[in-house]
Formats: sequence, C-alpha cells, structure tokens
Amino acid sequence: MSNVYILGSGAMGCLWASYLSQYHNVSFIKRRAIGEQYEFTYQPNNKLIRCMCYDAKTLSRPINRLILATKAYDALDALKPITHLLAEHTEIVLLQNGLGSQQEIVKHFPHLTIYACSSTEGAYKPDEHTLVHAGHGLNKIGALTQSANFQSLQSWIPNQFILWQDSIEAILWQKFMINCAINPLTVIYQCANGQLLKNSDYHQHLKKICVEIDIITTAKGYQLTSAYELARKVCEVTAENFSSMLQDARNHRHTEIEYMTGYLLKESARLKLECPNNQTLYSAIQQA
Ligand code: KPL
Repeated sequence: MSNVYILGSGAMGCLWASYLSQYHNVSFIKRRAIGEQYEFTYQPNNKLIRCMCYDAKTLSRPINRLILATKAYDALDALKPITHLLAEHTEIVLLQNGLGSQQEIVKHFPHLTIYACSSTEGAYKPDEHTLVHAGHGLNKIGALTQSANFQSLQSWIPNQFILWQDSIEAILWQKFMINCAINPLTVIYQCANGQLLKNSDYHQHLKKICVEIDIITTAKGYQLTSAYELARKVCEVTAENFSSMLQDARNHRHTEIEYMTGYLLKESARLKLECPNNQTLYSAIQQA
C-alpha cells in the first residue's frame, strides 16, 4: 500500500478515492484540515469509503502520487501551496475539463511526471457524504510530460480503471470540441442537452458554433469527426442531462468557460482565424 493524495473532493475526486482506496492509503488535501476523516457512501453499492484529510501545512511527507480533481480554474492554484512536497518523480493525474489548465500546469512544473485524463464517467454528489456513480465510463489517460509513461502509471492505478492513450492531446481536444459545442449553449438557453437538437433555433445555433470549432480543429492538424456529429451523439445520449456549465451557472459557481470557448478563442487568435459566433457566445456567458 502506498500513499495517494487527492486534491478536490467533488464527484470525480471521490470516484477516484473509491477506486484507489482498495489498493492504497488515500487522503484528501483540503484547504483547512488537521488529520480529520472524510467519509462518504458510494452508491449504488452502499459502500462506505473513509479517507484522511490534510492541509498543505500539516503535510510534511513528500507526495509521490496525486490525483488533481479540482475545477479547471482552480487547478494550478491548488498545486501552489504543496509545491515544496512535489519532486521530479511525483506522478500527477489531471482530471480537468476543457483545455488550458493542463498546459498551465505543465508550463509551471515541466519536470514532474504529469498525465491527463479524459473521462466519460458519470458521477454526482447529491450531498457532501454521498457519491452516486450514475454511469460507468472510460478514463482515457496519457502522458503530458516526458517522464510520464504507462508502466509507471500501472504501478499504482490498476488497468481496470484506465485506458492508456499514446496521444492524449487529440483525445482531450475531441472532448473539448464537445464541451465547446454543448456547454455554453445550454447556459444561454437554460436547457437540457437534448433540447439543443429538438428546438430548431437552438439547433441552428449549435451548427454555427460547430462550423467554427471544425475550422480551428483542422487548422491545428487534427483529423477528427466534425464537432456537430460529436455533439449530436452526446446530446442524444445525454438528452435529459444538464451540462456541467449549466449546473455551475445555476448554482452561482464560477463556470469553466475560460477553459472551453475561452481557450478556443485563444487558439483562433494564435492561428489568425475568426470565430465570430463563438466570440459572441463567450461574451454572453461572461455577462450571464
Ligand atoms: O461533458 C459534459 C459536461 O456537461 O461537461 C457533457 C454533458 C458531455 C457535454 O458537454
């Protein structure tokens, strides 16, 4: 058994705690926590998961294995207070949505062993002490820095939980295309994902957004299914669901727009390509 730390105790952080606590001592790193315990029940099995909690000040041992499960906008800042506990061999798995936070972290910690994960798991926390694993999905993981490799990752994350990817960038980009297409529109129209196909005005808007996403995707050299096709399939499968961005907006939380449409616009500016519909969407979300 080794020590695995998790930053972020939302649904994804808890899901990974439930996976890894069968094999390791799993502890959460929280803002203020002095050796207290954190318990939650994993549903549907009704299994109790019990982990220790520490804060950056009470941790003195080096961190060798870390799951970073915060929102994208908190990711880099969450690592800063524990920088002194991170070493070259520290392995970090990034679970963030969107793009941009992974690049910020790699730029800040180029010598660490960093992996990124693109997940289709469905999980939520109806309350602080319950995790509902609503849909089993895939955790596609690949290397973001040179020292990261499948063999090292396998030494602490069992194969049943991960699907190794030799080129994680394209996988992250594909999920990013879907998030850029669906998430902001669901906030503008305050609707479930499926409504983006059912309502003809929303549907037309979705298509316009997707055309621009495809232009940037092609300019970056990716040969992927069109954004509209990807988004359409996800809207069909998740028709009744509310996107993570709509849930954040409704709960008056920060949204991840900077790491979705915001990042798309940065890439379009870098490539000197116009994305007027995405620009308008981005401004509307910022004002919402
Ligand atoms: O990833 C999603 C999210 O809500 O963040 C889905 C529903 C797949 C659509 O973007």
